[in-house]
Amino acid sequence: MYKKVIYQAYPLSFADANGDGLGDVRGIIDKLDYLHSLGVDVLWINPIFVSPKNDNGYDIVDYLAIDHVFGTMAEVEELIQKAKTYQIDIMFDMVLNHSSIFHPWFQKALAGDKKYQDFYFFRKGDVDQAPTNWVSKFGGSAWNWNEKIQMWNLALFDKTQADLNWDNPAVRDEIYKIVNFWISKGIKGFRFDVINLISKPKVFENADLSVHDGRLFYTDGPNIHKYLHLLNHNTFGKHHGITTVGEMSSTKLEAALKYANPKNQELEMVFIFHHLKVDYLNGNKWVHKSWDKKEFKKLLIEWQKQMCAHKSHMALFLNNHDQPRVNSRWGDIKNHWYASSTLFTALNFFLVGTPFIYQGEEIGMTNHDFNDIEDYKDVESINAYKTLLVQGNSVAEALKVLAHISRDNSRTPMQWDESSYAGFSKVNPWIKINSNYTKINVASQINDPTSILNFYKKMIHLRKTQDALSSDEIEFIDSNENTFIFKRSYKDQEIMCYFNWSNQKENISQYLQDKKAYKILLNNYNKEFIDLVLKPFELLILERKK
Ligand code: TEU
Repeated sequence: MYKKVIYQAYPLSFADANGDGLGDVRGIIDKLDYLHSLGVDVLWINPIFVSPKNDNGYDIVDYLAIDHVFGTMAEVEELIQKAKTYQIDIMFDMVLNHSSIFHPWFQKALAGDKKYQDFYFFRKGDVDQAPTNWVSKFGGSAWNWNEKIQMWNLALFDKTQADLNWDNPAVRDEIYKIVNFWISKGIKGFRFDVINLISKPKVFENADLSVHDGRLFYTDGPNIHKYLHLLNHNTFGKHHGITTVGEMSSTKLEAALKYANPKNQELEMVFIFHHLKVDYLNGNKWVHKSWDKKEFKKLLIEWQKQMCAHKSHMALFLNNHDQPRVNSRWGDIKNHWYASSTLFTALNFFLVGTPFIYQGEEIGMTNHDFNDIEDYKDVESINAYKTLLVQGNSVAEALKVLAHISRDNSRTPMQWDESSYAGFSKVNPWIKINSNYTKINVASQINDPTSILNFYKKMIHLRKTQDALSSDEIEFIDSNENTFIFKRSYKDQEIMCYFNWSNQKENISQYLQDKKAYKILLNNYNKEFIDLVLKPFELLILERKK
């Protein structure tokens, strides 16, 4: 049974208690009762360790200390303890594929210490010739030149994020110490950042860039299952009740099936992203095409069937800190804001796996309304903007691309109320607040039984109380590209789930012979009677009467 519901808080943008415009741990502590009222079991917090924040904390200088911006170790200990009184486990975000180049390990390497040079992938060479032609996921070469020691180092993301050498047992031992330190502090969950990239190939060779950017060499690498098994056995696998999820960047299905199969003793569940690339033209994130509903449905069904058949556990999400908000991305928030903001999440909630809620989706927060490159803070987006201009796009065209797909779409401050700065802070925050905060905020919804927030509470309650919705039994019903229909069951309970993810009406009467035999469990148009002509972005969850 998959009963857990996990909430993701992006700490920089969740709640600012000390009034510096940046979110902090004290702010999260102040919101524990809100999270408890939602029905959250695990709270995933993006990295809060010491970092220069070139990549908002995914570039870590000290894995065992809390960055002053977020607060103190004592406040983290208080958060863990207080969360426990609400039966909420804290999940930390472990960035173990790379460290910041300002980490002491990397600094010692730069000073010529061979032991620490072997903590990373340093290669001798010529400043004019990188070791391979691999491309960074944030644009440009995946290699960083170090003038002082006349060597390159591998950096698959930002130049200031240096890939760690997991082939070195000394690195693995340091990693185990870090994870065990946080377990000793009472952390009961870990999200492992791009963890399927940690096993690099023995030989680094050039990629055929017409086929791939180097990722086929380092994704799901040769020793990945060995290293995950060792990580499990040396840290969280020695304890009961620690939730683990791996972020599997561009993973292949057969690898994912192994990562999240309990018998392999690697991880509890995995995030995969294929279904979130169906609006990338030819796989290019920065060239948009309208989302391919057929491909989206095909991927969801294929992964669900395979993961269930192999008893592997899937993390279910459509929103996170790296994605634009799905209601804006694939819904119609102008004409169907409520339906768009509830349909996709319900779809996510009622598949097989563990559902994740990303801060703000529970109140229907939308993509930002930035209109100037100065509004953007995300290193990936700013790099992409520069590349788009070099490629000949106008400023307006480049900003249009960013408005659709930039990670900053989901990083604007949480909208708590209609007071200045949306109740997030007492001062102007580090990133612009969406101007719709006066209309979309927690305070305006919390006591409204018809609000998106209370729809989420109903969904979470259903998920926890209806065993058919948390079982691993699912049967997909073939339907047209605008609808997605499946049956969930457990013992003698049968629940039919109907989704119209289009902007037009869809008649689903052919998919339900005897509607008198069913009752409505959930509907986002508040219908009291079963109406088999679904409105735009309508969901209908029906239980067969016993
Ligand atoms: O994300 C890795 C990742 O796959 C995304 O960054 C993706 O590559 C990018 O959004 C392009 O679609 C993880 C973290 O979630 C992300 O915030 C970090 O920036 C990244 O790793 C590096 O640590």
